[in-house]
Amino acid sequence: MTESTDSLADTDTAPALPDTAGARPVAPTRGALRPLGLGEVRITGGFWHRRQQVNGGPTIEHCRTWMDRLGWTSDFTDPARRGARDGRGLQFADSEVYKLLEAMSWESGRSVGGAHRWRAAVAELSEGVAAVQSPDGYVHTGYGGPGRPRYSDLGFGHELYCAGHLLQAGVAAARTGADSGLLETARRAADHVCEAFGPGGIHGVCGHPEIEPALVELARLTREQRYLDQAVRFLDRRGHRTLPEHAVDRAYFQDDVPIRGARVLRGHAVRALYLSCGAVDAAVETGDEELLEAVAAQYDRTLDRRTYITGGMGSHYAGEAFGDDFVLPADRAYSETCAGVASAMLAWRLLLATGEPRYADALERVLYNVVAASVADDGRSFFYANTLHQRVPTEPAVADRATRRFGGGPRAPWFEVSCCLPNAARLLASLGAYLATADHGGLQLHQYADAEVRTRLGDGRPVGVAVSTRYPDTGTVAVRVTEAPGGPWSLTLRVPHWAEGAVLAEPGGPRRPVAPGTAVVHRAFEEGDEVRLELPVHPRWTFPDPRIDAVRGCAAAERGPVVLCAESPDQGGGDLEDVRVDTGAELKYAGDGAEVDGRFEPPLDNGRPYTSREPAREEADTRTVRLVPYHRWARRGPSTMRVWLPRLD
Ligand code: FUB
Ligand code: ZN
Repeated sequence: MTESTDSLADTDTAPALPDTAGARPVAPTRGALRPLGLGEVRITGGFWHRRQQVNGGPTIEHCRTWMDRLGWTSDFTDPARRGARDGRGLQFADSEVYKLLEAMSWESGRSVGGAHRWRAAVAELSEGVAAVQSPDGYVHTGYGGPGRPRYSDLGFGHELYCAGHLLQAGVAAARTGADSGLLETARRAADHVCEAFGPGGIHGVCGHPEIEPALVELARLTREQRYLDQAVRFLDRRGHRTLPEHAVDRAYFQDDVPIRGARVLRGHAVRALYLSCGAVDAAVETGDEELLEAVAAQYDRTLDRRTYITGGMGSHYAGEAFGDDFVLPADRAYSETCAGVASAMLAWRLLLATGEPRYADALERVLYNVVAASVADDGRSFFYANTLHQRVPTEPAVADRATRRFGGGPRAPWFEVSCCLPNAARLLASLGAYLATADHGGLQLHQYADAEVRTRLGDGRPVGVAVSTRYPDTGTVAVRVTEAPGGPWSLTLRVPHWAEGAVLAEPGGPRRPVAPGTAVVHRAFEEGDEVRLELPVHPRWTFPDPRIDAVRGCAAAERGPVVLCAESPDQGGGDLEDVRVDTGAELKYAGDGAEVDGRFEPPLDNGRPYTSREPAREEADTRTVRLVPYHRWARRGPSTMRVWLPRLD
């Protein structure tokens, strides 16, 4: 990863941003924890800062360039194209422009460089969207003409899905001060949706959920009850065979079972996760504990049975869908980047609602092992699917063209379906808002990065801390108090589930062991006080549930929150299809990865896949197997890779 790639590096902590204290993607009016905004949390260095730098310049620019090239933006901005209603992308291309607008907005709230760079683009694109909007509020560049009448294909048309992304972009623009009319356009679009799908309107839902969380967030921003009511209406309608009959089964759309009756997430992964986000948002705002508990239980079960070790979700290419419980083949992992982003969104919502640190664990896992893996070092190519086992070498880097294939590496600059790229961009630009929360009596740190945090507690007292760490390469997190209001308050630090043996040192106090969960320091802090958390990030083995047949007999190595993998360039010519590791031997540190004793043992009777005897193996010397962070794989040219490593008997 390059340290910095453009002038944003020098400007993103300069003190000239508008007040972005409230700039966050999710702003519940109630819940266990209050999320902080981009003006309250600034990531100042380290792993995520580097990725934010690349995201804020090259990635956003790359997405913009491609959308211009394909005509997706000029379907809005070109006066000659407006009203054509024959949009040049697929039916959800408008949503990519909206996600780009959202990413640009968050970036302009995150950094001064971002504000300089993207405000004008937000204004230009916003004007284009407003120009395409019909007088009654409807917006879509592809539907609404004679060939494709409005709402003529609720299953696959994505009109409400696109509208949802418009609403989220409008909210981001408003909360970051980047708004130049986008919120107004979004409100008019939402008014239209309430009119068209409200009481007496179309009794339908969108085949792709997204409008639901978007309406709730717009309601939070504008305090308009009818947007929340409409979100609840969509949620209640789903699961009653509301959508028309299609070749896919109803679980694909989550239209098989009412939300609160389901046990687990199923069907198309991104759809299921966005729907769950909307359900949590609505449950929180309406005080519907039953709904909140139902979605939390579904997500918990999904994490336990339908999630890759990376936090990735979706094991079927067909339907981009969840498999049944424990169907988690490494070499066929779909694990779409969008599903990773959506899981991060859901984990964050559940963390805010419940205060349960296990959701911060889930968020961390998917950030380091799906989102970070997806984006290339230069921010200009991406994984759509995130396999856990690449058997044949990835091809050389693909040319600057849109690809149709989703899996099998290498990262590609663009896809015919390019949902994942601006999705990762909007998450990375707003990542500061996923680090910390406050409640009445204290501040909670959920993710660790070099950061400055300043906010007010529920009782109005200002507090501030500076976090300094080389996490996840090392496990020491130092939190220095920069603003202490007087009187006691609590500083809560998450202790990840894997961190058995973690130690906490309070200012001037003894070191004490802390168990996974949270560690709380409650005292009258003074400025300069430091709390140190030491997390054991030495490499460790992880073993799969035996019901995951695809990886039975294997182990994976992890280091802190980072999943490791074996990649071919590090194995001295050893073929990863033949690798076997000794999980009884010491797993040793090696840079940000690990090394372990193992062997590369090709079976002697190659060529016969099924025999009546266990295949004999060549005698082979013990060899060192080298492991690197999974998120770093496929950055050194063509390679093979595997996360799950067969164990020596
Ligand atoms: O349908 C819109 C997006 O495209 C979905 O969320 C992705 O899974 C991809 O199919
Ligand atoms: Zn995607």
